[in-house]
Order: sequence, then C-alpha cells, then structure tokens
Amino acid sequence: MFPLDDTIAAIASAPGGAARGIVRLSGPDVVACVARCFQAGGGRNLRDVHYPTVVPGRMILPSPLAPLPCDLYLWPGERSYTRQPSAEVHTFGSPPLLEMALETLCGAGARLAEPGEFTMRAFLAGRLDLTQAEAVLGVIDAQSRRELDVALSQLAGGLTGPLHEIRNRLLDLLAHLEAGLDFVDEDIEFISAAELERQLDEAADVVRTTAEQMIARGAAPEAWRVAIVGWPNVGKSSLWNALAGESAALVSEQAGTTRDYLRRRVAWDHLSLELVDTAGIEPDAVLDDIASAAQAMTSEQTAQAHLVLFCLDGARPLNRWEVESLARPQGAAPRIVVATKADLPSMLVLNLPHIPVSSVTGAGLENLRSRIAETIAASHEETAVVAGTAIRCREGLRLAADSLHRARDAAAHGLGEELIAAEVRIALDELGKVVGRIYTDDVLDRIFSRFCIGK
Ligand SMILES: Nc1nc2c(ncn2[C@@H]2O[C@H](COP(=O)(O)OP(=O)(O)O)[C@@H](O)[C@H]2O)c(=O)[nH]1
Ligand SMILES: [Mg+2]
Repeated sequence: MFPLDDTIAAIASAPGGAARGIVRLSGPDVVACVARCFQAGGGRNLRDVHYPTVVPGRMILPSPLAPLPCDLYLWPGERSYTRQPSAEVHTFGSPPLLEMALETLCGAGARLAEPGEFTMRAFLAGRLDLTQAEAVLGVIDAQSRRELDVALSQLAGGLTGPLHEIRNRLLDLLAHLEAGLDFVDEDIEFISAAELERQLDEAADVVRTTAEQMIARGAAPEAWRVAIVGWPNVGKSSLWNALAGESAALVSEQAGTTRDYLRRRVAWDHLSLELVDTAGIEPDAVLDDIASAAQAMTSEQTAQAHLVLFCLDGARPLNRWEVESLARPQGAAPRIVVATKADLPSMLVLNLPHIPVSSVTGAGLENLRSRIAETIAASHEETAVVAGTAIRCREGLRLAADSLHRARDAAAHGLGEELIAAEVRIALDELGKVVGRIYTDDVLDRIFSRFCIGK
C-alpha cells in the first residue's frame, strides 16, 4: 500500500518560474541514483559523504543540453525529513529545466512521488504525528502570515503534546492494571483504588480540555460569541443594548442588576455574532447565592467566548481587580479593551490600546464594530487551517473521554479491573488514532491525498 523501499522524486518548489527550483528525492538508493547523473565539483565521490552536506556540481542532462549547474543537498543517512537517505537538487527555477532534471533522475532509478508521499514517509518513520502532518499541509496552504503561525505552532506539537503525555501515563496505568490481573489470587494491589480514580480523572480532564481547544480552534461556529465582561456598573448592559440595537437587557443604576447572562444574535455584513451580556465580576465581594451563580456564569461565558470585550468605566479610575485583569488576560480568546461612558469627563488613565465608546451618544460604536469584525476575521482564518485536524480528532477525543469516564466510574464502584483495563485500552486506541500512533490506511489516504506532489 505504502512502499518505502523505492526511491521517490518530485519537483518540490512551487509551480511556475522562480529564481530557484528544487527537485527532491527520498529512498534507500538516493546516492546511487544521483551518482548516475550528477558530477560533483572537484571530482568528489558522493559515496564518501557521510553527513548532511551541500555538494556543488553539475547534472548531466540528455544531449544536446549542456550540463546543469546545481547544488546537491545530500542527507546520506537517517538524519533527514523522511529518516531515509534524501537529496535535493537546487538549481534554476525554470519549469522545463526542472522537469528535465526530474526525468533524468527517474531514468537513473527514481520513480515519481505521489502527492504527500514525502510527508507520509516522514510520518511512517515516526518523524511527525498526524496532526503535525496536517500542519505541514497548513504551511503549504497558508495564505497569510497568521495562518502560517497557527500551522507552525501545530507543527511544534502544540495540541498533541499533552495527549502524548497522557497516553504514556495511561500505558503505565494499564501495565499496573494488567499486572494486577496476573496476580489476582495473591491479592496484591499494584495501584490503590484512590490513585487509580485520581489518574483516570486527570486523564479524562486533559482529553476533554484538548478536545475543547481543538473544537474551539477548528470548527467555524454558527455564530461568533462575543462576551461583554467587566466590573459591575461599568456600562456592559448599556453597551450590549447599544451594539445590538434594541433595549432588551436590564439596565440599572444599582450595581449587580444583571443576574443572568443575556444573549442576542446580530448580523453585521457577513458576520453572524452572538452578543453575550454577563453579570459583573466581583471576586472579593460577599455574594449571595444568585450573585455567585451569576459570577460562575460570567467565567463560563468568558471561557466559551470567541472574543471578549473587556469594559472599563471611562468616568472613574481603574480599580485593583481591573489593573490585575489587564495585566493577565483570561482564556485564549482575543480581547478588545473598551472604555465606556465617553460622553462623561474622562477619569481613566490607560496606556494600552482601547476604544472609547458612549452608549448614550453612540460615539465610538462604529469604530468598535469594525474592530470586532476585524478581530473575528483574523480568528476565522486561523480556524480554516486547523479545521481538518479538528474534525478528525474531535470524535476520537470524545470516545476516549467517554471511556475514561466509564473506567473511572467502574473504579469508583469497585468493579473488576478487567473492566477498567478494557475501557483504558479503548481510550488508548482512540488517543493513538488522534496522535497517529495507530492509523488506518483510510485515515492516511484522506490526509496525504490532500498534499501536492513533492511534499
Ligand atoms: N453617561 C453615561 N452613562 C452610562 C453609559 N453607559 C452606561 N451608563 C450608566 O452606567 C450605569 C450602569 O450601566 P449598566 O449598563 O447597567 O452597567 P453594567 O452593570 O456593567 O451592566 C447606568 O446608570 C447607566 O445608565 C454611557 O455611555 N454614558
Ligand atoms: Mg448589567
């Protein structure tokens, strides 16, 4: 299905003319194949190259063409992208010349690579996991600097790091459980029930949080959730009304009237938004039950938001909580700082970017609207890059979390270790699929067929 023992070749530089073009090769016979049509400068023998090296020289093309000057980048051993002997011929970026060079290399023993076959070899060699392979695709496809950043941070294993770690811990746990099974009669406890429950809980937590991050990053939401947060009485509900354009939220002169959060859908141009008005945050106050429920709801809304409008009262100086909150933003969502009550004399000293608005006069609202739209457009690009990964991983992580919960319940109810071990094994399988340790031809086909040839 995926042969690794032949030598593949493809043009790896972007199609169309460019200053420099690259033909890439990977496979056990790379050196022999290149040696048949490449003359190294100074009569150097390629078989004497033992470390990744750049060898200037000329490629012999079929007559009547003159030899093609080029630099040969040679990875003679396993220290390459694919962990196979690999080479790159760097030369002029002229498409007919590159095709001629490729044809010559194929005549010397290489075969044309399939789309994504280099990255597939890297993956099969354990160099990348599946999410990283998809990130390579993201880098290739990246339309903007921002997309590239996201793709690269995924390449660095950003999302899969914690999953690898939890998978290793679950493997240990499974080993303990299975050791216990082997010694049932002797009644030896390899891991205490409390420790077992704790570890299962922790694993389920990591899986769930990672799944949430992937979903948040990967799925374009039906509506972008914009949460309006801030200290009581700064004018959040008024802003919510002003932005939404209708008076549905409760506005009051007494602090703490917004007991619940209120949401309203608005459509601006092509953007569908859900504006969420939250209760004020009052971490140090003595709160009654309803107020503390409202507080919890606010944190939840902040955590689920795609964008946070952090409101400060323009008519008074910052309080301590506001100073601290400005210093360390909560959650991963981008934040826009809004100074409210711009119609009143300003008492706010703020040396970071912020948007003054007045819900009474409407001043600054247009400006705020376009900043919201810009920020969301930027997150939208980010979403497109990781969507593929997210869709593939979401289901697997959900199944893994379910199994871990069932394992934990089984442990809590003192049910047999066989049952717990079976659930842990299912969770491991699912996590393995996500990080690419277990894969099916079907999954591989789906991912690698999206690559272009030469990658
Ligand atoms: N002058 C002025 N007063 C405002 C503005 N926005 C809100 N307020 C007043 O500030 C108080 C608190 O407003 P509210 O929206 O309920 O604040 P919340 O607790 O943050 O939701 C109310 O008395 C509002 O009338 C504004 O833009 N200008
Ligand atoms: Mg309010």
